[in-house]
Amino acid sequence: MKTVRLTMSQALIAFLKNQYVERDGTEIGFFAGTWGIFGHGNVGGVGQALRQDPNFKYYLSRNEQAMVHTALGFAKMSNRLRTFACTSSIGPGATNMVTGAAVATVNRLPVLLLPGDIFARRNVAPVLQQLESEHTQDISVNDSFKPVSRYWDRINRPDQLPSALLEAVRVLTSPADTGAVTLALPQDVQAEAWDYPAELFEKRVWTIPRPLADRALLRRAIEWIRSAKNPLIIAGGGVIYSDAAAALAKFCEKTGIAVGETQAGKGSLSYEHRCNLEAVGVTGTPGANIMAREADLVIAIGTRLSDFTTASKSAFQNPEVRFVNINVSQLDAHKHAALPLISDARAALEELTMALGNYQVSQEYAARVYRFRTEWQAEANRLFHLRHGPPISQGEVIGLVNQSSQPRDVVVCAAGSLPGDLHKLWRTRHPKGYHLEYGYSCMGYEIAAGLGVKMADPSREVYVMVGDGSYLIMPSEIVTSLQEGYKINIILLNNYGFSSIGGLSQSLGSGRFGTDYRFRNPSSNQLDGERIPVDFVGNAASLGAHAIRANTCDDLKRALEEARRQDRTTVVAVEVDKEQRVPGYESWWDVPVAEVSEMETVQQARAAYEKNLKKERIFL
Ligand SMILES: Cc1ncc(C[n+]2csc(CCOP(=O)(O)OP(=O)(O)O)c2C)c(N)n1
Ligand SMILES: [Mg+2]
Repeated sequence: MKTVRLTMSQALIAFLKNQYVERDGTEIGFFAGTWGIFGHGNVGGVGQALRQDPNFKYYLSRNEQAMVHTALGFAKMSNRLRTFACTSSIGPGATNMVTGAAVATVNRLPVLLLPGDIFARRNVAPVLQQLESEHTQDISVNDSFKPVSRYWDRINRPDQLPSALLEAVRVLTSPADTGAVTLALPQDVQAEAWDYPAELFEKRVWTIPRPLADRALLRRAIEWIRSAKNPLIIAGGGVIYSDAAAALAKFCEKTGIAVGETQAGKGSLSYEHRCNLEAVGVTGTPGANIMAREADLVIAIGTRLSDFTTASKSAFQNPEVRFVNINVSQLDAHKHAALPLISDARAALEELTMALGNYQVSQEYAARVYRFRTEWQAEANRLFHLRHGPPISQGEVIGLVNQSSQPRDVVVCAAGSLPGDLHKLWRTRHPKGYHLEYGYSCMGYEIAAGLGVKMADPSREVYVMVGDGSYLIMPSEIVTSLQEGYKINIILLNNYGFSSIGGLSQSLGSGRFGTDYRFRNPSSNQLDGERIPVDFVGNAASLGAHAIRANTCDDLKRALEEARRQDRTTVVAVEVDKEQRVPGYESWWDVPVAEVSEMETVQQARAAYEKNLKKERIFL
C-alpha cells in the first residue's frame, strides 16, 4: 500500500479539499475552506497544515460562534451541497462553537467543527483552559458538543483519523442525518505524524441521493389525496433544499391544492402563485391558518412540524384530519402519526403529480383560496402604508426593503419580532430569496450568516434585517465582511430593546418586565429609567461600515438606494415604534402563564391560557 507521511492535521486538510458532492449530475467541492481563530490548541497543528496547503482557503473570523453562523449561512444558501470547516483552539474557542453546533443540528444544516482538545498524552495536564474532573481524565469541554452534534468523535491517535473522516462526511452529506459534525482534535495529536494510505487523499465524490417512497405507501397517499375535500400542503425547508420548488408549482397548478409555507419553506412558491397562501402557523396569514384549521388532509413536505408551524398542535381542528408527510428523515415523516413517505421531496412531488391524473380541488375551494389571497394582499398593503410616526412601523420598513430589493436578492434574519413579521409580509419571488434561521432562532446569527449567504452567491444583494438586541449581541462580523470584500446590506431596526419578548411578556401579564434597554432607575431600583441611547451609526462606522441613519419612510427609501450603490458593507439604522406591531392572525403559541399570582394581569392571562390550551391535540 502506498503511504504518505503526514501529521494528523495535514492529513485532515488533504482529505477535506478532495471531497465532492454530486446531485442530478452536477458535481461541486463540498468544503469551501476553513474558518478559524487560532490559539495554542490549534496553531501548531491545524494552523500549520493550513499554512502549508494554501489551496484550502483559510478565513479568519472574529468570534467562533459567528464563524459557525457564517458557515451555516453559506450551507443553507447552497441547499446543503457545500459548507465550511471551522477550527478553534481548546477551551473557550471550542465552547464558543457549541451554540453554532446547535443552530446547525436543529436546522439540519451541515458544518464540520474541529475544536482543539486537551493533550491525549496527559502528562502535562492540566494545560491552560483545561477542565479537570475528579472522576475521570477522559473528559474535556468538548464533550459538551455531544448532544448538539449528529456525529461526534475525538481523534486520540493519528491512525484513527481515516475512519472518523469517512463517518463525518457520510453524515454531513446525508440529507436525513446532516447537522453539526464535531471532530475533537487533541493538540498533541494534531502535530503527530503517521503513514496515511495515499488513497485517502484521492478525489472522492459523494452522491446525494433522491430516495423514492415505498410503493404501497405511495399508492395509499394517492388515494388519500383523491378523497380529500380540503387538502392543504405545508411546504418546509426540505422543498427548497431538494430543489423541488418547480415540482411543487407544477403539482399545485395541476391539482389546485393550496400551500402554507413554514419559515424554512418560505419561497417554495412565488408569493404571486395562485395557490400560495404564504406563511402558516403562529406567524401565518389568515387564509393559511383557516385552511389549516379545517383541512381534512395535510400534506407536510420537508418540515419538522415545529410548534410555530402547528400553532403548538392547535392548528388542525378538523376531527377527521390526516397527515401525509413527505420527508427524507424518518423522524419527521412519522410525526402526527402521518402516512410516512420517506422520500426526496422533488421525487415524491413528481410521482404524485403523475399519479393523480386529473384530480382537482373543487371550484368552491379554488374560489376561497383566491379570496384569501386577495384579502391578504390588501392587508399587507395596509401594513406597508400605515404612515405611522416617526418612529415609523416595522411593517413599513419591511415593505420598503422588499420594494427596493430585486427578485433574486436575499433577506436574512433569525430572532426578535422581525421573523414573524417577515414571515407574514415579505413577498418572496425566488426560492432562495428568504433566509430565516428559525429553528434555533439564535440572536447574533444575522450578520455573520449574511456574510455566508453573500459568499455562496455574490451575484445577489443580501439584506440582513436585524433588531437592536441581536445587533448588540454580534456586530463583529461587519469587520470580517470588510476583510473578505463581501458587501452586505444591514438594516438595523432600533426599538430600544425587545419588541418580541416585551410583547410576549405583556401578553403573559408581566408588563414587559426586563425587556427594555433602560438605565437603572435609582428611585425604583428597576430597569425603568431613561432609554439608553446607543449611537448605532457611529458604532457601525467605527467597525468600517458605511453607515446611514433613517428616520422617515423617505429617508429610508433614499438610504436603501445609497446602500445598494455601495461596494462595502453598509448599515442603515432606523428607529421603529415598538408599540406599532404587526398583529397575529387566527393562531396561538403555547407559552405557559404562571398558575398562581397576586398580579391581576397574570390571573387574566392565565384564564385565557387555560382556554386556549384545550385546543391542543394529540395525533395518534
Ligand atoms: C441568543 C439568544 N438569546 C435570547 C433569545 C430570546 N429572545 C428572542 S427575541 C429576543 C429579543 C430580540 O431583540 P431585538 O433583536 O431588538 O428584536 P425585537 O424583539 O426588538 O424585534 C430575545 C432576547 C434568543 N432568541 N437568542
Ligand atoms: Mg429591538
